Amino acid sequence: PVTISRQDYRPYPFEIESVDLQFDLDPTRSLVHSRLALQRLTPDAELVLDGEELELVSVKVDGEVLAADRYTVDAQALRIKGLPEHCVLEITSACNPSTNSTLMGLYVSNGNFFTQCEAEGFRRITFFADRPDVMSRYTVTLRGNKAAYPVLLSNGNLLGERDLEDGRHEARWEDPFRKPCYLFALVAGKFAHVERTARTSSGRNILLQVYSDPGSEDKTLYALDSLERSMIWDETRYGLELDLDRFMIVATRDFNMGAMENKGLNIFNAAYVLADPDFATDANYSDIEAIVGHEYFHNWTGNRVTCRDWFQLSLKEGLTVFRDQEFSADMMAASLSAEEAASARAVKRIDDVVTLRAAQFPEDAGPMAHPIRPESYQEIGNFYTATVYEKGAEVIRMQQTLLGVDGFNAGLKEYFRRHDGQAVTCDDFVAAMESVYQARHPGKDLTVFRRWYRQAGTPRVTVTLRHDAAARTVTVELAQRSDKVGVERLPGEPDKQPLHIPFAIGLLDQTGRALPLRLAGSTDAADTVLLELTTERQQWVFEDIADAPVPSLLRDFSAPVIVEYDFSDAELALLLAHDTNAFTRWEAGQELASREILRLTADQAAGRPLSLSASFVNAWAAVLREPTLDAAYRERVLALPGEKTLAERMTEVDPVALAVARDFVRAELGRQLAADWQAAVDNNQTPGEYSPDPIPAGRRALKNFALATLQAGQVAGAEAQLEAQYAAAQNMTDRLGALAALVQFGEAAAADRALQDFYQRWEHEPLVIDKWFALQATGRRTDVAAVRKLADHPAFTLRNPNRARALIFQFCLNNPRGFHAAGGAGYRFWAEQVLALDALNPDVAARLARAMDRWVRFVPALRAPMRQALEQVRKHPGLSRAVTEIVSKALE
Ligand code: BAL
Ligand code: ZN
Repeated sequence: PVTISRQDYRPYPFEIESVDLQFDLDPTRSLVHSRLALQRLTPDAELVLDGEELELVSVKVDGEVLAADRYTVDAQALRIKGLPEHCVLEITSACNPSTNSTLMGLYVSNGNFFTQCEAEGFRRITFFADRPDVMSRYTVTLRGNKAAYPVLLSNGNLLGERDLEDGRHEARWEDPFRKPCYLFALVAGKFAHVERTARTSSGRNILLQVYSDPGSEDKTLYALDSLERSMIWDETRYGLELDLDRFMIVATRDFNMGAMENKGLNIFNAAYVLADPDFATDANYSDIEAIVGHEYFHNWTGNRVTCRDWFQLSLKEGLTVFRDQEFSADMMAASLSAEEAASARAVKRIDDVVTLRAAQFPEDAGPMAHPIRPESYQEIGNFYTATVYEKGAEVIRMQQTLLGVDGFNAGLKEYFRRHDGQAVTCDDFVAAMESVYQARHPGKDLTVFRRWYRQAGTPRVTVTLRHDAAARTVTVELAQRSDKVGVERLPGEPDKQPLHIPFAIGLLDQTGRALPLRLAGSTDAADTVLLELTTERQQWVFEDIADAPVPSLLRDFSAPVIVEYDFSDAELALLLAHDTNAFTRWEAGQELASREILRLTADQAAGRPLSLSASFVNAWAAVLREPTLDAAYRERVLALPGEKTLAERMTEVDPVALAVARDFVRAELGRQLAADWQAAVDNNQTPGEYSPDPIPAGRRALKNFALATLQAGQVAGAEAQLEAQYAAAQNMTDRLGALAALVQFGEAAAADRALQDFYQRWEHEPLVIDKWFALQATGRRTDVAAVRKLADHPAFTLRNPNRARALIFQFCLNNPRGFHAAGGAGYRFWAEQVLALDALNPDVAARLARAMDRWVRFVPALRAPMRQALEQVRKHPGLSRAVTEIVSKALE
C-alpha cells in the first residue's frame, strides 16, 4: 500500500472556479454531468481528477468531444494533458448507488438517495480533484421520479423546482460559498420534515429544517431545538452567525459515522436525530444535542475555514469537538443555581476525560499512535480517531487555558480575520492564537506548545513535593517524559522534546481545608495556581505553608497527561472527602478504586481469595452519605473506572481476571452498603413528566446505578425492584436501566423474560433493537456461541453499521469475558466478522479491526491466538487498504 506523507503536500495545479452538477437519479445507474470552469495555474500541468467505481461516458473541452488520445482513465483517475489556461470541462459519468454498500459516495438507503463525501467519497460520484484545498462555487440540479423522490435537496439555497415529463421533476440548488468537494451533499426521496424560522442576531431569518422518514417527524423536535440552541450559542459565545438562509438536517438509518457537516445540508445517523422519552435514553438526548451542535459549529470551524490537506484534520475536528464540549457544558449549566451549574460542568468534564482515557490513551500507546496532526497515512479514513478528535480538543482547550477565555476568543476572531474562505493548516491556527498570546504576555510564545501537534504518546508528569517546616515553604517539582512508544519523527528530528504543559494545582491541609497558594515573589494568593511546565523539569516554591500539605494535581484535567505522584490511600481519601476542585475530587476516588481493583485482579489471577478492603468501603459509604453532592456528580464518583482505562495500568493484561475483580468490587459494595444504595434509589425517583435536563437525568443515573449495584450484590428484593421498574417505566432510561441490570446481574430467566418483552415492544424501531442487541452483546452470559446465535437473528444484518456496531463491535470491544475467553474463539469470530464486513464496507471493517490494537499487552495465553487471528486477516486476498493498514501496523 502507498503511504502518503504530510511533507509531500503540493498545491493543486488548477483552480476549479465553478462546478455545475446535474444528476439524473436512478438507483442502478445514476448519471452525473459535471461542468467545471478551470484555470491552469502551472504551465503544462496535467489535469488529474480522482474517480473510483465510475463509468466514464463522455468528456468535452469547451464544447468539443475530447479525442480518446487526449486522456487516460483507470480505476483511480482521469488524466488530461494539454489543456488551455482557461477552459470548460464537461464530464458525464455513471455510478450504481444501489450496490454501493460502502456508504461512501452516492448510495441508497431505505429507497432514498444519500451521499457521504468526507474524506474521499466525492470521487465515487464524479471525476474531481478530491482534496480539501480545491474550493469552488457549486450549483446542483437534481432530477428524479417525482413519486419515488418527492424531496430533492442539496447544499445552500433552493433556486427553483419544476416538473418534467415522464413523471420526473427537478430542483436546482446553489451554494453561495466556495467549498471543498467533501462538503457536497445531496438527498432525494420520501421524507417528512419539521421546521421553524429563527432570527440571527443581525436580524436575518433562517429556515431550520429536520427531515426524517415519514411518521418520525415528531421524534425530531429535540434535534430541531438543539439546532436552534446551537445557533444562538455560537452567536453569543463567539459572535459567529449562520451565513445561509436555510439549514437542513436529514436523518438516515445507514451511515458510517455519527453525522456529517455538509454545507447547509447536514446528514445524520438517525441515532443522533430521533428521540422521544419512550425510546431514547438521557444519554441519547445529550448525544443528540452535542452532535447537532458539533455539525452546526463546523459551519465556521471546518466549512468557512477548512483544511489544506487531511493531515490537518484536527484543525477542524479538535476545534469543533472543543466547541461542542463547551456548548454542552453551557447548556447543562443553563438555568441552574451557581452550585448546581458548577457541578454540572464538572460532570461534563469528567465524562469527556473518561472518554479520552478509555479511547485515546490506549490509542496513543499502541500501534496506531499518531500525533494529532499525523505525519503519514495509508487510508485517511483510519485517522478519524480519538487522537485527532478528543486529544485534538484537549490541545485546543490548553490554548484556552494559557490564553484565558477572553484571549482565546480574541485568537479565534483573529483566525477568522486571517483565514475566512481559505484552506489552512494547524500552524495557521496556532499562529493566530500566538499573535494574541504574545500581545498579552510579552516575551512568551507558543514555540514549545506547537510540539503537541507533532508528537504522539501521552506524556507522564512526575510530581515531587518537599515541605520545609522551618522556612514554611513547599517546593513543587514537575518532571515530564514521553515514552518512545508511538513516536513519529520527521527525518533528522530529535527524540521527543518537552511539551508546554499547563498544570493546575491546589494544596489542602491535613484536615482537608484549601490552602491559599502564594508563589515566592508574588503577592497574589489563590486556591488554584496554573504552573506552566515547558522544560524537562521545573520547580516552584509556595510560601507561608506551616504543615506538609496534600496536593490536588492537574485540576480540571488541565492537560492530557498521566500524573505520577505517590499518594497514600489516606491522602486520597482526604481529597475524595474535601477537595474543592470537583474534578480532582472525583479523580481521587478513581485512583482509590483503581488500586483496589488492580490488587484484586492480581489476587484473582494468582488464585487467591478476594476480599475488599474496609477503608475502600468506608470511602464509598462516605460519598453515598454526603448530603451536599448532587446526584449526577455522586454517580460519577461512585462509578468504578472502566476496564480499558484499568488495563492500561497493567503490565500484562488478563482481561477476564480484571472483569472478575471489578465485578467483585461492585458486588461487595452492593452487599455491604445495601441500605445506602437503597436510600439512593428511594431518594432519587423522578415522578412526573420526563425531561432530559441534567438534574432529573442525574437522579435517574444515580438511582439506576444504585439499583444495579444492589442486584450485583444479589441483595434480596433487588431483582423484584428491577422487574417492577422495567414494567412500570415511563421513559427509556428507566426501562433500559432496569433491563441492563437484569441482563448483567439478574437470574437468566428474569433477564430472558424482560428481553423478550422488550423485543416485542420495540420490534419496529431499529434504534431500540440496536439497544437490545448491544445489551446482550455485552452481557456476562454471552459467549461466542451466544453472539453467533444473535448474529443469525432475522433482525441482524452486517450491512447496517448501527446494527453491526450494536452486536459485533460491542461483543469484541466491550465484553471481555466473552471475547477473551480461553481458546481464542472470540478472536476467530472477530477475524470472520472483519473479513465479512470488509467485503461490504471497509471503513467500518477497519474500525472493528482495531479491537486487536493492544494485543501485545495481553497475557501470553491470549497473545498467541490473537496474533493468529490478525495474521489470518492480513493474508486474506483482496483485503481493503483500510483494514490492511490497521492489521499490518498491529503486527509490526
Ligand atoms: N467531519 C466528519 C464528521 C464530523 O466530525 O463531524
Ligand atoms: Zn466533526
